[in-house]
Amino acid sequence: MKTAVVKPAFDVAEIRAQFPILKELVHGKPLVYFDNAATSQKPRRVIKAESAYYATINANVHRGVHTLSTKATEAQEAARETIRRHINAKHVHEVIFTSGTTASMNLAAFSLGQLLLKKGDEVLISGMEHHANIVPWQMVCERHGAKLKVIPVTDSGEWEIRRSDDQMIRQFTERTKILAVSHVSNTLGTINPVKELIAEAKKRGIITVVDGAQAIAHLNVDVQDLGCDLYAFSGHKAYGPTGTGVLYGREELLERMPPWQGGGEMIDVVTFEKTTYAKLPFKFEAGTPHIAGIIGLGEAIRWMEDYDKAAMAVHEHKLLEHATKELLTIDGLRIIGTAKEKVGVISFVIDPSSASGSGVHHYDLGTLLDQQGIAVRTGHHCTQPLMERFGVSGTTRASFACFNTVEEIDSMVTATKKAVKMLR
Ligand code: 7TS
Repeated sequence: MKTAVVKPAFDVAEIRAQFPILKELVHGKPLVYFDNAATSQKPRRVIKAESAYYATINANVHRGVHTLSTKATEAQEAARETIRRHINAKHVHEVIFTSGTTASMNLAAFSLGQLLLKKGDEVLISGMEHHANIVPWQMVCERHGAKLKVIPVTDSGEWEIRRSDDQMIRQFTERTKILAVSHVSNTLGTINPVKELIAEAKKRGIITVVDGAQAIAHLNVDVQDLGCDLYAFSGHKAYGPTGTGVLYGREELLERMPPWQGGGEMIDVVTFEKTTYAKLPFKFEAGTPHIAGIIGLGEAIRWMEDYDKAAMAVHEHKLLEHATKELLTIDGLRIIGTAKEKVGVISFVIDPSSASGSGVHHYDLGTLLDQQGIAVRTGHHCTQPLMERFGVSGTTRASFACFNTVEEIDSMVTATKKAVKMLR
């Protein structure tokens, strides 16, 4: 008989106690970490798992007959199975380890470009993509003589995809071969209707790639339910180590895709005349992987599963609502990205107010918040075309994780008010 897994109730104090870094002081003040979209902090379990690999089983994987190599291989492959289960991939060999979303996207673009793109073909992305989901496609389009097309973004920060009932997306044409879009925007926080768009793409035989960098820590990702061909994410934005990432791919497509990088591990037989490649997933994993990081990533995923992502999402949504309401009490503050469906990300600018003719530059605000121990990101967030769309050079961005609290948001709002007063 199956026993139901009982998850502990969501208790933010208990969660915070597991993040050693939250005890750090910055400029003598308790750290308020609101830069989780850049990289999240790591629970003790993840740090321990990574260091335990080095302390007890450090060896290269898939190479030696010796005991340590076997143990390291087993630990790495257990992480692969954890990830398979977490994103509901059909097969474990559909999970490819990379160094992050950027590497996953470069792999996807290079390989799909080789496989699919001919002169005059089109790749469709959206206007809110991170540079990691723009530049690799530009490079590949240039190589194959293809064109990059862009789904426009509305004033609220959503895809403009419903022009008329019979033509859901006017950017799909007979030449569209690849659709590559983000599940969640890192700058706006918008949760995009990827499932709907993928369904439309599939009807037209278009290959679909999803950048899930900002989704994996906040949404329940089910790649079979989404129906995507490829799905990319980074470990370090999901409470895991830096230098780790995943590219999920549908088996049948991965079998057809050529490898991206060549070297050890990805081969079957090498002669100077010809090389044959290893089976999935190793065909796409040239060289020694970040074994410790992958083991840490597996632990991060298991840690999230223990705490229930849905409960985390409810908590983060409360933080988002509170921050939105309180920040909007600041005269001249304008939120960029007001979609109905958002994760806990708020980007804002401070325009000239009714009382004062001057606005506040995001960099100055970020510097003053840092003086109060509050970490936010400022600038273009690697989304320059999106900044241009909204006519701003950058924003101040607060991005929340499950360990953040309402009190921390109140500290940020108070510090922002103080800073704005000083800077205007
Ligand atoms: N795609 C999205 C949507 C992202 O948010 C990021 C990183 C990447 C791709 C690239 O991920 P990486 O792990 O390979 O670097 N985003 C951010 C950010 O918003 N602030 O710093 C990094």
